[in-house]
Amino acid sequence: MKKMEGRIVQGIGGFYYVKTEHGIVECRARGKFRKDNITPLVGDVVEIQMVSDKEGYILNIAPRKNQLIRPPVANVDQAIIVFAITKPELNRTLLDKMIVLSESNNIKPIICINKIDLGESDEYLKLVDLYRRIGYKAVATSAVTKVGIEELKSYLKDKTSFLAGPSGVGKSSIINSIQSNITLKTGELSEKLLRGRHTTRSVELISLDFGGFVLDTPGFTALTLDIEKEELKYYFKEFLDLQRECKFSSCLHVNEPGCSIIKAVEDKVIDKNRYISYLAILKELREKEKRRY
Ligand SMILES: Nc1nc2c(ncn2[C@@H]2O[C@H](COP(=O)(O)OP(=O)(O)OP(=O)(O)O)[C@@H](O)[C@H]2O)c(=O)[nH]1
Ligand SMILES: [Mg+2]
Ligand SMILES: [Zn+2]
Repeated sequence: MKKMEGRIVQGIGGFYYVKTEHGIVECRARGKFRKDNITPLVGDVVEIQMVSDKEGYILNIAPRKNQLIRPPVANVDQAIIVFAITKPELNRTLLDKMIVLSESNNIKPIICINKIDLGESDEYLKLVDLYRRIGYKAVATSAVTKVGIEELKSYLKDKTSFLAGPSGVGKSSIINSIQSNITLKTGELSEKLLRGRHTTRSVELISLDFGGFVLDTPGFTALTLDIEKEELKYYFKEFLDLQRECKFSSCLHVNEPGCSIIKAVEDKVIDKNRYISYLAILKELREKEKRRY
């Protein structure tokens, strides 16, 4: 039987489901991977040996461009960071933290503000505009009215993306509204909080009929950021040019004299809330550092 190339889209109990040009092939990994301590990951590009029409085994795994631990997935291009404008209330610091997390993993963040059908003001427009001015792609959506879904689709096309964000913001609902043949489980926020668990569970790359893959992830409760506090300022895009003018190159923009970032915040060149997020994340990193010693 012949060899083929494909992409692992799901892994269940020792079986890997590989999408090939001839459909999904159920594969096992060869013994050599276990021996070398390599676990195939969803997202891996693999070469498989067919043993029947629908079955095969994994021969080789292509070098990974990147690899995430949570969710366990390889070769991701971008993270769609989803927050709802309301229900649950939008936490700006958490949003900015996710951007930093994504940037520090070398994954391009795209900001998606969902549930805009519930918003009572133009708050979401201001947010989208803010992140666009910083230099990110940003989109406002509603999985209910479908506003913004076409724009989001244009960002997903031909890329491997994962949707991340707190529980209940509508990640699964957004994916469902993208393509009619997808039906992910979604849930009521209140019900979920009562049960204390998420609706989304397994790790599966969903292939999009217009090209590309998306991965739905369950909302998180805690996020760990693995960077040094001195690095944080480099993950705030709008600080990059300005901070070169700080009096001290080691400036952390907290209360140092001659800080150009503090001045830019006062002059409203840098958004106040972004700066507040920066300080909050910095504080968190400082406390983490203290615990290490
Ligand atoms: N009004 C409104 N409700 C939405 C929208 N998107 C999702 N919802 C609702 O919000 C609730 C949560 O949606 P989910 O898609 O399950 O949220 P999730 O982000 O996948 O949640 P987890 O899987 O727990 O991480 C459901 O009741 C959805 O019907 C939206 O754009 N507008
Ligand atoms: Mg979900
Ligand atoms: Zn400074």
